[in-house]
Amino acid sequence: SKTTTKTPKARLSTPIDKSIKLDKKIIKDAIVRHLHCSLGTDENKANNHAWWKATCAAVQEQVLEQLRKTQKSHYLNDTRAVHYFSAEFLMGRLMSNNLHNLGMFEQTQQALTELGVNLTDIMEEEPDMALGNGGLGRLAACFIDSLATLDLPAVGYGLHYEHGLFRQEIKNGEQIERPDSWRDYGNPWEICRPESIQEIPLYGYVETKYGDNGRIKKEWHPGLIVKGLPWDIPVVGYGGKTVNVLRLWQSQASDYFNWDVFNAGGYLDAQKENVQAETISKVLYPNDETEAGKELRLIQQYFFSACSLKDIIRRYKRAHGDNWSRFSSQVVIQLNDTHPAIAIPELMRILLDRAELDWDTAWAISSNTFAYTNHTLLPEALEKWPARMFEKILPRHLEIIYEINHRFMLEVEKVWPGNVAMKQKLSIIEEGSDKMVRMGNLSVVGSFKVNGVAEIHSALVKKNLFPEFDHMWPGKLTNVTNGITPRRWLKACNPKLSNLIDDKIGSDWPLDLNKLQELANYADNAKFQKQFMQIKFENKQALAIEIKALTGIDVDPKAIFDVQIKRLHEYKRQHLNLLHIMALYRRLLANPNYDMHPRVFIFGAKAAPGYKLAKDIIYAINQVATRINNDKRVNGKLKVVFLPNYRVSLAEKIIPAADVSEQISTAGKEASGTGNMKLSLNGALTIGTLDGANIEIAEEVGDENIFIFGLTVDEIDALHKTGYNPFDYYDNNREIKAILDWLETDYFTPGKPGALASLKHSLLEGGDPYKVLADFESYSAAHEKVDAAYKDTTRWAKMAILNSAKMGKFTSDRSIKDYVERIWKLEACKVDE
Ligand code: HBZ
Repeated sequence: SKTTTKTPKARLSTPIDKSIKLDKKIIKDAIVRHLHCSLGTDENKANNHAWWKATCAAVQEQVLEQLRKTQKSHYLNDTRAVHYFSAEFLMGRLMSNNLHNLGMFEQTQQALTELGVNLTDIMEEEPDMALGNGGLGRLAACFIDSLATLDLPAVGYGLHYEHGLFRQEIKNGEQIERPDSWRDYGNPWEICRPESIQEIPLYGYVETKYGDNGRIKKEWHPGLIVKGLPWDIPVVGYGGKTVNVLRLWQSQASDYFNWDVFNAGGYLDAQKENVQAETISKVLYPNDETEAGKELRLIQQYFFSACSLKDIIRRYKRAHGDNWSRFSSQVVIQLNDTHPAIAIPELMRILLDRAELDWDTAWAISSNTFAYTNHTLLPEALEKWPARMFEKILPRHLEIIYEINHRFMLEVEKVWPGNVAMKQKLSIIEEGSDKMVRMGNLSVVGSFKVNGVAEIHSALVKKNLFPEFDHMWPGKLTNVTNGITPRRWLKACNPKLSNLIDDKIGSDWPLDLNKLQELANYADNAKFQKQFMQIKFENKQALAIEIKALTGIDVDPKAIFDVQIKRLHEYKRQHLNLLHIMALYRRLLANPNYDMHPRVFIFGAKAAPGYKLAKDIIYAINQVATRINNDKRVNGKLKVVFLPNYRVSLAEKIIPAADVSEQISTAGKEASGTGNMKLSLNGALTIGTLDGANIEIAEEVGDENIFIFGLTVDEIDALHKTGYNPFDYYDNNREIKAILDWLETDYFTPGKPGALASLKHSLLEGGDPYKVLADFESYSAAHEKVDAAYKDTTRWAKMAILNSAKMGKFTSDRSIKDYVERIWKLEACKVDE
C-alpha cells in the first residue's frame, strides 16, 4: 500500500551543474516506464517496493550513462589509479545518496509526489548493504564516495557476501543473530559482469623444476579452482560527473573442476565441491576486533585479493602489454588493514612464476605498489595465520613469504648485527610450537607506506607497535586522520539542518566543508540559535516516533538525547555508560528532587556472536532499561533505550537527533572513531576521553565546546606500570561499590539473582582491563557539566553550532587529499561531457 503524505515545500538548492539537472517530467516518465516495462506492473497496482525499484531503475539510467563516460575518460587518459582493497564496504542504502550526488533529489521527490508517492517512504524499502562490521567498513564506503567526488580514478575491490552483517533481534533482553539477506529480491544497483570472471587456484602442491637456463622454476599445481564473478556497484561522486565502481567478487564452482569425479559417477560428490566453492563468499565474518584464525576466512581474503589483482593486471596489460616496468607507476593498491595482505605474496608469485621476473625486479615492483592502513593496536586483533594452514591452502605463497622474510632478516642483521631477539621480534614468521605468519609485519615489509588513522594512533603505531620498522625505514610510517562524507552524514541524513546551512552560507559546503566555519559568525545570534535548536528538536521528535515504533518506549523530545552508537566492545566501554546510568538512578531513588535535566540514554550496538561479555553487557543494558523505564519514582527524568539492529540506515536517523555523543573508550584503544565526527557535525556535544580522533575534534572545537574526562594515554600507561587494582575503587567509592553489588542482586533481573554478575566480576576479579572504575568519577563529573551546560539553553545552542561549524577537517575529502599527497600521488581526471 502506498502512503501519500504532504511533501515539504519545494525548495531547490543551487544546482550543482545545470547540464545534468533533469527535468522532473523526464524523471516521472522514466519511473512510470520502468514500472510498466521492467516490473510489469502499473501505477494502480504498484506497492512501495515496486515504486522503489522503478525509481532505482530510473536513477540507474543516469548513473550508467556517467559510468560509461568515466570509464572512457580513464581509459583514454591511461590514468594512474588507486585500488582500495577491503574485505568490507559498509555502504548502507544507496537511493538517497545517489539522488543527492546526481543533484536530482528534489526533482525526483516532486516527480513522485505528482505520482502520489512519498520518496521518504519508498526509501525505507531499500535493505542496507551491510557488507561490513563497523568503522573500518564504513570508512571504505566514505572513501570511495570522496574518491569519485574528487574525480580520482579509483576502484574499490571486495567480497560480494551473500549475507552481510547479521540482523540483530532482542529477545528478553538478549541479542539474537538472524541472517541478513540484502539481495533476496534482487539489488537494483549492481551489475553482473560475467565477461570478467577470474579463476582462482587453491590447495595442491608446488613442483620444483629446472629451466633450460639452469634457473629453478616453481609450479603450483592447485587442488581446486574456483571462479570469481564480479558484481559492479556504481559509486556516484557528488556533482554527478565521475562514477567509479566498487567491484565485489562472488565465488562460484569452476566449470571444469572435478569432471573426473563427475564422470566416475560421483555426481553428488561434485555437488559437494560446488557447495564448498560457493561457501567462500557466503557470509561476512562478524568479528570486529578479534581474529578467529579460521580457514574459510583466509580463503576469503585470498579469493578477493587474487581476483582483484588479476583484474588489475588484465587492465594493465591491455594498455602496456607484457612490459611490467610501468606497473607501479600506474597502479597503487591500498590495503585496508591486513585482511588483503595476502595480495603481496600473490603479486610476487605472478611476477616470479608467471612473468618470470627475477626476485629483485619483482620485489621492486611489488613493494612500490602496496600501501597499508593500520586500524588497531589491540593485540587480539592483529592477524596471524598458522603456517600449517597456509601451507595447505596456499603452498606457493608460504614459500614466497619465507623468502621475503629471509631477505628481510638480512636487512635486520645489518641494522642490529647479531641481535637474535630483534630478529625474533620483527620476523614475519613467529617461531614456536605452532609457527605463525604475522600479517602486520608482512604488510609493513611489503608496503612503501603505512598509515595510522588519527594523530595519536599513528604516534602509538610508531612508538609501541612498529618502533623498529620506523627506525629502519624513516618516513614509511605516517598518519592520515580519518574522515566522513558530509554528503551522507549531513546533507542527506539531516535535510532540515542542511537547508538552514544553505540559507546562511550557501550550498558549497558539501564540497568544501571548511565553509562551515562561517556558521561560527552566527553562534551567538539568538535567531540562528533558535532555528538551529528548533531543527534539533524536530529531529528528536522524529526519532522519538521511531523509538516508540521499534521498542514501544515513550521518550520526551525535550529531554537530553544522549547516544552511544557503535560496535559493542569492552574497550569502547558501554559498561561505563551503564554504571553511570545506574548511579543516576540510584541518586534519583535516594533523592526524588535530585537536580538533573531529563535524560534519554540511547544505545545501538551489535556484539560479535562469540563475545560472551559483550552480549552480557547488551543484556545488562536492556534489563536496567526495563527496570528504570517502568519505575514511576524517576518521574520521567531518566529513560534508557536500546535500539535493536544498529546499522547505517538507523545511524542516519539517530545522529541528527543527538544532543550528546558518547566517545568514552579507554585512552589509547580507539584508533580513531568516525561516529564521533558524524555526531559533532550534526551538532551533538561530545563527552569523551583523550583518545583517537577525539583529540583532534577537541583541537578543532576548543576545550570549552567538548566535555573531556578521564585518564590520558600516559596516565593509563603509568597506572598499568604501578599496578592497577580495581578493588581500590570498589573499596573506597561507596557509589561504585553499591552499583557493582546491585548487579549481583535480582533487582534488574527479577527471580534471577546473579544474572548480571559477570559484569561485576570482569571489573573486579577480572582486573578491569579497560580501567572503567579508574575513570568512573571523572566521567560522572563530566556528566554533571553536561547537565549544567544544557540547562543554559543559550550556551548549549552556541556550543552545538560551534561543533557543526568546526568539523571541516573531518570530511573524508580531506582524508583522501592527504592520501593522494602523502601516499598515492594521483591526479584527478575530469570526465568529458
Ligand atoms: O576502524 C575501526 C577502529 O576501531 C576505529 O577506531 C576506526 O575509526 C575505524 C576506521 O579506521 N576498526 C574496525 O572497525 N575494525 C573492524 O571492523 C574489523 C573487522 C574485521 C577484523 C578486524 C577488525 O578482522
